[in-house]
Amino acid sequence: MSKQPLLTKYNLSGIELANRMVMAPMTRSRAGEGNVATDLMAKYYRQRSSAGLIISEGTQISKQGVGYPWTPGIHTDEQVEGWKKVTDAVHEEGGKIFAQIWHVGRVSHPRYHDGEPPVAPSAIKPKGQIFTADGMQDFVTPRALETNEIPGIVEDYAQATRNAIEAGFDGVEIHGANGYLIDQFLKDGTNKRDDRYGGNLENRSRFALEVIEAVTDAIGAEQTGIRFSPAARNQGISDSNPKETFSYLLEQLNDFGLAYVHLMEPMSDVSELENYPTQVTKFFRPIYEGTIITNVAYDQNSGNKVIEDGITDLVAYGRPFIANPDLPARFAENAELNEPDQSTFYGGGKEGYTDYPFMNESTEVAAE
Ligand code: 8OZ
Repeated sequence: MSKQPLLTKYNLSGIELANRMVMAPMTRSRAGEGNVATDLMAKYYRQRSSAGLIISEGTQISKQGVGYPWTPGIHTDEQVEGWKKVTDAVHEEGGKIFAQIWHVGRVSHPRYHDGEPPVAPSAIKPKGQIFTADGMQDFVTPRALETNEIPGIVEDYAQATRNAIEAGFDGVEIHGANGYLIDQFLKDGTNKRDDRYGGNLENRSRFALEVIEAVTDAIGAEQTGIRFSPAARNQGISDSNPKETFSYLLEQLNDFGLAYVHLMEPMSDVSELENYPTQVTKFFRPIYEGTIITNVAYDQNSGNKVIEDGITDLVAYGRPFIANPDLPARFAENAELNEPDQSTFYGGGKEGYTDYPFMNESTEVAAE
């Protein structure tokens, strides 16, 4: 039998990936004091370094970008030092790792901002509650950013990018998905601005494009990826026409020569919603000319098939990588998978984090 497409090599704009299986970015809420990556996090990522590419959990570009407890940052010297342990561990095992750089925008709480509201394109409160160290809390109405504050945030993305390279990452993925700041600018349910960052498509895309320009200026397009979730409904995010919004944006991106665009399939049923693509990657593939990573709910068969069908180049796995540090080896042997335990996804220590068993002890990546 010929080799499974997922297990073939891939040249990611000059970075040689051992296979086409990407470890999806996943918040695990185990950072230490000062939102610094820990030795335990280095062990977790080291164990998963047989992924063709690891994308780190979201890491904050600034204090203003924080929205959850125990999530790491990449804006202080200590945070950069902490990440070096992670990137060294992954590189020692021959793996590759990008940092996902993140600003949550309105998906936050005054407790992280000295009692002030979080910031957003417009002063629109998300529905529902947010997880905090003291349990679930009501969202507050964010403060709409002044036009003249926006260049400073774009610069925070550029600085976080330079920090990521200093910390040893192979590149960065800009978090443009899941209802966080960039997504809040892109979509018209959260962007009611009347300056050059709101209104028509071109204006709503401006912030994302300025961030991409700043990041690619900092390190080069070939080390820059970006993740979008056109059909997401997380945290009350919505758009009147995601097909149109993301067609426009992806056309603009063709000019940049990025390492990749990472597209999330819907996480909820959007079949009844007008102008929402039910098959996101398939819908946008004809528009975007570069490398695509697809993600959400793929298994071994559907992952191989989506590459074979020419819909994607790489496939990101989330939960399967939580529970199976040696996921590529398991796919190679058509082996059984460990099941992830949802109760240990966020926070805590090594339980449900670095203690999932490898298939063979002989292939187990050393703890230190
Ligand atoms: C789960 C919990 C907290 C944050 C995302 C960064 O959805 C996240 C996230 C996921 O992209």
